[in-house]
Amino acid sequence: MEQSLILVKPDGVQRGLIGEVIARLERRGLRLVGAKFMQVSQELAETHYAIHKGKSFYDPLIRYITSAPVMAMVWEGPNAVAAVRQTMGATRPTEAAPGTLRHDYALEVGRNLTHASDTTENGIKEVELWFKPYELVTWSREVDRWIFE
Ligand code: IDP
Ligand code: MG
Repeated sequence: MEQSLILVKPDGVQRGLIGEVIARLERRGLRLVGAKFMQVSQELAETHYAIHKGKSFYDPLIRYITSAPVMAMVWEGPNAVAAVRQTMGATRPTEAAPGTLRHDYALEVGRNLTHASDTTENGIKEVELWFKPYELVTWSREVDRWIFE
């Protein structure tokens, strides 16, 4: 089953939107397999965002993600990566489709509420980076057969 790493970034936590993010992913039919509320270290932030090192927004991005606690989660399901990215909306909130989280709750790219893995491979890598195997729960729901074909 495909997995995606989701972060409710510091702005989302401060604004009381953890529940809203979780509600939308649950409603979508995705299955939660891990969650932890945590302060992101400088080292974890730099590893997670290594691909953006050297870009103009890199330093502010590291400051943003380490500025206050985040809610880190793993969600799974068929096409979980694409489904979650769609629920989040485009990186720039003013380009995000109406009805998406970033459209409904954000204005600026540097305060865009959430992170979500962008490919299947990055989903695997990011889940490994953020969670120890014992922090993930393997389980099924009675309703799975009505959501997963
Ligand atoms: P994503 O979060 O939608 O995958 P990425 O391009 O991977 O978007 O960028 C990572 C994060 O870096 C974004 O979510 C956003 O917080 C921040 N970011 C990206 N581009 C800019 C920018 O042009 N200015 C400020 N922050 C940016
Ligand atoms: Mg990204």
